[in-house]
Amino acid sequence: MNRDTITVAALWAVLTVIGEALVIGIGLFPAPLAEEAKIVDEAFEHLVILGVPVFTFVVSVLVYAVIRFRRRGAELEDGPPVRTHGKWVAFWFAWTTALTVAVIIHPGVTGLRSLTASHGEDPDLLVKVTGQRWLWTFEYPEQNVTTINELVIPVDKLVRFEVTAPDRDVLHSFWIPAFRIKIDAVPGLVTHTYARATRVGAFEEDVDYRVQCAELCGLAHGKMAATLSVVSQEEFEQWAKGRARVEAR
Ligand SMILES: [Cu+2]
Repeated sequence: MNRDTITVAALWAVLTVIGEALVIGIGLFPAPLAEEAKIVDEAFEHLVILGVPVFTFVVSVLVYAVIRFRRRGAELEDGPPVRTHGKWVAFWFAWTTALTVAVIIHPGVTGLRSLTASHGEDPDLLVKVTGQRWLWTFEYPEQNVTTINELVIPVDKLVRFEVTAPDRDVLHSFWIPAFRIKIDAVPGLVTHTYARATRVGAFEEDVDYRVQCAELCGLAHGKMAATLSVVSQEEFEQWAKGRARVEAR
């Protein structure tokens, strides 16, 4: 191995150690407040940890080449021709291909499987969500409650969200940052997602407790948010009773 290769390898090692320490130590995410959030965060962290050496490799080679092989003085001729370095190319190709295939399987397939594991279960609560320009409507069919821009759910219960948008509206996306779940709200189509909140909390204490539109949908897209409260089952029942519509006879 020549001096350049050894220097680049050393630079790569140092940058990788620094990079990994940063991404592990920095805490990339706010607190995960649903079971789904833990799965998503784990997958993301996994990908970032694997991605750091790839990134630092490219940066090391680039920075070293720019400094070491820069033009010195008035050189008017071309440099010597450079042959393809077959071994390096093979190493890069094999390494990145193996990495890609590995992450498709884990956390790709396995993560998706654990994320959808609860979808076969009977949900404890059904909430019908409608996203339109520019507000969210939440309908609780069993509780006979409808709210606007206010989502309340019980803690530790599996909630099924059936999401849609009115026929003459545009695409929106139902996103709860604290839960890391996101699903499109499509006019004329019902999509669904699930969440099981792990901690009681409310928007007033933590802004991640909110529903935010995540699909650019026009002028007030950024303001298309609803507050989320995660409460105990008793509190939820009380709240629903207080909000229940009185059927007109
Ligand atoms: Cu929207």
